Amino acid sequence: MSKMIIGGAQIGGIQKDETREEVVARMIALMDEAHGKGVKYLAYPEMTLTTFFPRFYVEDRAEFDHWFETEMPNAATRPLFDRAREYGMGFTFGYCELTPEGQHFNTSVIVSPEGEIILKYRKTHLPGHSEYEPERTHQHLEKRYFLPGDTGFNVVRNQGVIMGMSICNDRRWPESWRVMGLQGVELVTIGYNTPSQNNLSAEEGIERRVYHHELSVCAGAYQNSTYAVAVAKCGMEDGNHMFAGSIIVDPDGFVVARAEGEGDELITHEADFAKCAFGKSTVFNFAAHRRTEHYGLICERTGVQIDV
Ligand code: ING
Repeated sequence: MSKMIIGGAQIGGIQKDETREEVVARMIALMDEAHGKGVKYLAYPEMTLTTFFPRFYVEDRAEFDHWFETEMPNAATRPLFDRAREYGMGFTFGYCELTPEGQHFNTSVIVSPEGEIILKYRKTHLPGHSEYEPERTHQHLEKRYFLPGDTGFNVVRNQGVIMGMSICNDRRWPESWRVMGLQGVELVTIGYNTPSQNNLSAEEGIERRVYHHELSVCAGAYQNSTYAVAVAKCGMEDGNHMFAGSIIVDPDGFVVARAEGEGDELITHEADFAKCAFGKSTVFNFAAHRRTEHYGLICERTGVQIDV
């Protein structure tokens, strides 16, 4: 299939007292709207089911296990899976995963139109810190509550399209995009929860952060000739603001749809995945142009080493 209407379901703030059932009802309302507009694949944000709890510090991490899902689908999310299957709609969403082995991940899944989870991704790049840092205006404790993902960046062919996932901070790292680009990805979805303020730099305003968000997504899409849907959980969560800026980007790196507000909002676009082919066969024909013999440091070296 070459053409398909894709959607981004931006979710406004989820307060810490909001139940999974209340959130799923909001997600289904957006899915109903998407169905009405002919959407066949719908992307929800990172940690769609809960508030962004890594802003809170707790000494005993087990106290936060209630933010995690131990199975998927489960009683709270089954209605979402059922509605999507009724519509013949594929979708992707993020949630916090607690494995039977007791591991905690920031996870997202791709669900086929038949309601099956066909790909799972666990967030690779965890920003922030693991201990309480009083000098910060707010905490960002993803390294405290999650393990770095162990899946890597894989792709799956779903509804005739090669699809992959990143989560939030991953979009800032070109490696995330290129690993999927090397697998022929045609649609990358990225859910995100991004605080509007830098907790170490008061002068870094929301405009600069939104610019860096768009820059990362547009560059990633263009440099790998893929569509991208970047969709926010945003607005106010218990007094903490996260920016919106949900966008759909085409394989030439142009924004083709953009959310206007910072609440629950659907954005859509009729993607023509045949458009991915031109970039992949010309300027980003990796086989013809890449020179991997010069890229060794990218994998051999983690941090900067200055020898001059
Ligand atoms: N949030 C932010 C993100 O990468 C961040 C953290 C913001 C890092 C701005 C660097 C600069 O969008 C999450 N959840 O990763």
